[in-house]
Amino acid sequence: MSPRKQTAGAKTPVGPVRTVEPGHIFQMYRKMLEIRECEDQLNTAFSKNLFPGYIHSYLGQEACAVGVCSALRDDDYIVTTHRGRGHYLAKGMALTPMICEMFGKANGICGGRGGEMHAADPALGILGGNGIVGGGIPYATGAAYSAVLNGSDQVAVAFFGEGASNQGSFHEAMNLAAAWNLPLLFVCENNLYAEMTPFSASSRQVDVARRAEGYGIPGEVVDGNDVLAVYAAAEAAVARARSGAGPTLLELKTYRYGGHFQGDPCHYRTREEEAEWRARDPLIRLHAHILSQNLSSESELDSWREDQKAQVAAAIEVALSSPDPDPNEALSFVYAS
Ligand SMILES: Cc1ncc(C[n+]2csc(CCOP(=O)(O)OP(=O)(O)O)c2C)c(N)n1
Repeated sequence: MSPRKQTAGAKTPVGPVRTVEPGHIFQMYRKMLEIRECEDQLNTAFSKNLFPGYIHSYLGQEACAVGVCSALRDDDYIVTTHRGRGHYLAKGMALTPMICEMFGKANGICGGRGGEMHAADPALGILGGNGIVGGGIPYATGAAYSAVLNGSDQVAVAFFGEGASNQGSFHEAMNLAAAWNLPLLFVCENNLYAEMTPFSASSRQVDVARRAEGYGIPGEVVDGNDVLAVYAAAEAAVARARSGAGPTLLELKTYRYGGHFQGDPCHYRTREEEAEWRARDPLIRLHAHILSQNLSSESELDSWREDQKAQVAAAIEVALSSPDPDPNEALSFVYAS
């Protein structure tokens, strides 16, 4: 079955697009560069067998994590998936402890217990990745409910793929969040494939965002490769949630450059389709925007890339020379004392 054609073309974002300060645009660009370098270099390290487990690459989807997390406060919550490194970094997890966690090292952010799919940093509101498709969505709903119970104005974000939007957990959480008016963003990164299955083979509805209608909440399709469009949509949805107006579903149309996991030969999609999406690369687009607006120079942008490249390389060096966890500590934190 061939996938139904889907374009990155987006409808109007949830809210008005306002001018974003150059300093904020630079932050977003540098964060996307950091994620891209991190994904590139971790792919290479994994292919050399330098660390165990899996790599589910986030290459190509950088604008989604950065656009949404740029609209959040430090004390807001996020819950992510098996493809969560971009979200960890975008929400502020430090690079070196994050990479050490991927390598399963004692100085990883979770002491090497989380690995690729289960890193967390509650102090930054990062409540964790999740290896169960759709499993994180109810956690984020609970986090949003805790904000209501605590009388705070925090919001929570559930990141997930379009495959997860076919899980019962997505529908149950959306119904509850709508009925209880929870401060929650459902952020679906629609990268067209769940493992090897095109969305058209598992859903007659092309736009996940339209599922919001059934629960009485706003749903918007956004160009997930345009970080400024993602940021504008997220900012409006966060403001809605914080003001007590309830949840929003954002569907970010995007594409993963790599396979489902490192080593996937991608027989289920065409090289032409891959090239079409690479032409809409989120970093190239923001780079072009920065230059066309005369916000910065080509040489400065190059120097930022080199800087991020060096920082990621240095973090990988730290991970390679870091100790493994003490086997005697394997059961720590499993049981409450
Ligand atoms: C409940 C459950 N079913 C199946 C799997 C196997 N699995 C892992 S990732 C994945 C695809 C998920 O697709 P999507 O939600 O679109 O996220 P993406 O991988 O595209 O980021 C599947 C089926 C799983 N981990 N959990």
